[in-house]
Amino acid sequence: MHKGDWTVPQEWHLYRADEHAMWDRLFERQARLLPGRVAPAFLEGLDILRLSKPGIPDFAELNARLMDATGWQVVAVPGLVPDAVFFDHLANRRFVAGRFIRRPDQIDYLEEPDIFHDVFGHVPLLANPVFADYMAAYGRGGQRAVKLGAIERLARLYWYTVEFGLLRSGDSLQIYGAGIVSSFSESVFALDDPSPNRIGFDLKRLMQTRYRIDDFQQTYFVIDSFEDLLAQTIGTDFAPLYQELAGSTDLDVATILPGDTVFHLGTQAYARSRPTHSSGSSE
Ligand code: HBI
Ligand code: FE
Repeated sequence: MHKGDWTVPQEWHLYRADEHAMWDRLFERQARLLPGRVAPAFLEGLDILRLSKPGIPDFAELNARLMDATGWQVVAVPGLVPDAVFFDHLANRRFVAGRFIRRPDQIDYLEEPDIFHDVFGHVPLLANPVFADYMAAYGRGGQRAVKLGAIERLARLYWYTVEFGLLRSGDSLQIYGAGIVSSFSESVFALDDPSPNRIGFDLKRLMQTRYRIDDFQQTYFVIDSFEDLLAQTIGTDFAPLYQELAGSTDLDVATILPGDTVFHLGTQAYARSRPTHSSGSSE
């Protein structure tokens, strides 16, 4: 089924016309919504990688351009892979992507990341040299975290930046996290809805903050720039931070601390309106 590194061939020739059409439908919807809302580096990545071409991207073609830009490549995997395997791929500039694409009835929500989430959501920023370095550094950090038993803490850094991060642009905010960028509804909610908190990125604070995997985020963290995010992480040995946090209690997902830089104090009205609303969170 797969090699030791869980990779499988993409088998691009096997995609059906309706699967290519699903990619185009998802792509068109986001391409109309994102300009003005998404970090410019994301749109630049779409151009550099020619991702606006119709149909599901063929990784062989995509990788020729991506390797040229930042030395990254996309590899196909059957689904979620073990953490250690995931980190090793990232550390070696290989982004793991699902091969399957969601069905029409899953257009707005699906459990596992499909090829649209992974390739449209994550890959354009891998053409940005600074963000590409950050993702490789994250992979190396993950390899260390496995040895330290600190994966859960490090996963929060990934979640609140790579998946659901916001970027400050003057006095407005832009989205860059793949989980937002690949979601029609969350691309609106994350910036416009009064419900969630939007607070300044703070590594230590973020590593204490739980997150939700089953619904819109209740808190988004805002970075000043990809350069700043890289500067705060690439050279940092997180071991002392893990030590410092060892005894501390995790923060609930909607908590605001006195030291937080609050861009927006959320009403949490959306979260309260959800049937499965729990004061805490699942992770
Ligand atoms: N596997 N295919 C795949 N994609 C992911 O995004 C992924 C994964 N395995 C683990 C994982 N992400 C996260 O839990 C890591 O941040 C730990
Ligand atoms: Fe993802």
